[in-house]
Amino acid sequence: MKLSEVVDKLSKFRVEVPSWGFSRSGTRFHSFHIPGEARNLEERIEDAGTVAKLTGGVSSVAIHIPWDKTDDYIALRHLAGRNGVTIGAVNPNLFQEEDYIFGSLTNPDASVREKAVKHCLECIKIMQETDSKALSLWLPDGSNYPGQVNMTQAFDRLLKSLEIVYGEMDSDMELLIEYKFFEPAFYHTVLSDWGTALLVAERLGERAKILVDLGHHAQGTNIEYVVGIASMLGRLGGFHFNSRKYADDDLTVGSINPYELFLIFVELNSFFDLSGRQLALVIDQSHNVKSKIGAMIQSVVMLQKIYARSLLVDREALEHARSKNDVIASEEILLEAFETDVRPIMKEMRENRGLPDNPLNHFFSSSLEKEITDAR
Ligand code: PSV
Ligand code: MN
Repeated sequence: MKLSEVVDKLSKFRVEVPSWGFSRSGTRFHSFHIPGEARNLEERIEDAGTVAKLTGGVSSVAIHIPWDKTDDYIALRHLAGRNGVTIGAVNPNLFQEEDYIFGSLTNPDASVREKAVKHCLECIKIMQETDSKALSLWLPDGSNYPGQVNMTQAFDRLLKSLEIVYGEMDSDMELLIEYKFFEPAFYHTVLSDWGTALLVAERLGERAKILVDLGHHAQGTNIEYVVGIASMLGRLGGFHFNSRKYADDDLTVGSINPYELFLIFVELNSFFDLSGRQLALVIDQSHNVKSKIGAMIQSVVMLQKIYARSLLVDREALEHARSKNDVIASEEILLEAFETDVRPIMKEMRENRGLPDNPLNHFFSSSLEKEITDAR
């Protein structure tokens, strides 16, 4: 691809930031206060707007209900608009109610299942009011001890609950089904992997797709292969970008294994034009000990850089080398792109659009960070 095309695609590339990445958060041991963290919904949306303005790489902000509950979702939509973003995926929360101790959409108790379904329907209503097109579902349901639940019946109950939810969605809405192999359940998880998520998606219909959270796989899983197959089947709906060393660590995107992230983007480019917003590219991170806005800027910039590098892969040469079983040449073609210094490309993209040359430095060295921190 010509460099001017890479710059053009990079200029149009956008990701979604999570409202919950700007607020106080932590581990199950403690949540530390970070100076400048958002204290309410309005500040979370403002922070998303700040990251959008500085990086030029943010389209929208994902919300989590009830964390982002408000009386007036039309006003929320307008608030987002004033901050240069839209409301993206709406995430139901099925993990924080006492009633859900033994599951939500799969609970053996029909009244609890009904409550969970009702919450999802409430989220669909919020989507209509905020003009969101994605219901992003992560299900904590599972069991902690062998024998605790009939696992296959729990899966069946999930299908039945989700059939109701899916049936209520508008024809331009997608259901994104996220999977995770453990936590909070430690023996079995109903939606434990991309296979179970895909089975559910296929059962529900065309607008049900899987969502890949990079922190939700067993160590060593070849995520780029999962991404490739799901894309090929037309069932990849989106991502939760983050990074991990051990498990679901919620670390800054690309901080541990940027090459893996690059390989994922290489697969994606075979199926999608990511400059055309064909997927829900959402960051899902909660930063425990970092400036929230700073960490989000780092994440967006990392995604921009990795996307630019992935566009530099000489795909024709790669296919040719593959057809000859030239293993070394194939690998070298990928490395050539991965090792390219894309800073000049980033600089040009920013210059063309009047963006700060270095968004992170700009945030910390201008009065912006101090103003936000002082006000809060
Ligand atoms: C679960 O670990 C998860 O990845 C889901 O996406 C949740 O909605 C989110 O984290 C909550 O932080
Ligand atoms: Mn997630």
